[in-house]
Amino acid sequence: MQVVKYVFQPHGDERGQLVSLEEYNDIPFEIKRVYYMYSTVEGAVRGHHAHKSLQQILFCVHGSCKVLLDNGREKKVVPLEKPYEGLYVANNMWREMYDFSPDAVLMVLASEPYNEADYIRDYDEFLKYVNVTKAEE
Ligand code: T46
Repeated sequence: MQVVKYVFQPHGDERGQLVSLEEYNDIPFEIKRVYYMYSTVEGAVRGHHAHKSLQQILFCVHGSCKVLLDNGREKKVVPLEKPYEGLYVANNMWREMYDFSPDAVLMVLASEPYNEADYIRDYDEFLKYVNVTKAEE
């Protein structure tokens, strides 16, 4: 499984850092939604689902967390620890976010508005959707 982690160039000067993200230039899709999560409780695991169409890029703009990516056949754990790193999460990819530091702010740029019908929240249903049989797992 190929993991795509973008490393953006911060514009730093004596005042600090600034990262700019433009749709199509830096982000490979039109940005239709931005959301972020913070004050994540110690030990909490978020995600536990896949999306049929949605593409996203995840940034831990403050603090750190880990993201488990699972395409049904292979799993990879990707740490997000730098505010200038963005993890691309394609559609048809199971994801779980965990190990949030108490100060973590996880910001997500999404290719579509919120749509509950796009979620696959059952892991067996996900395996069926991506045509993976239990024996292949
Ligand atoms: C994803 C991972 C990385 C909204 O009303 N609008 C929104 O845009 C979102 C994302 C959520 N919500 C509501 C739906 C739930 O009542 O916020 C509540 C928490 O959402 P959820 O349990 O889906 O959050 P996570 O952290 O498990 O997953 C989220 C995204 O939903 C998901 O698309 O890929 O972050």
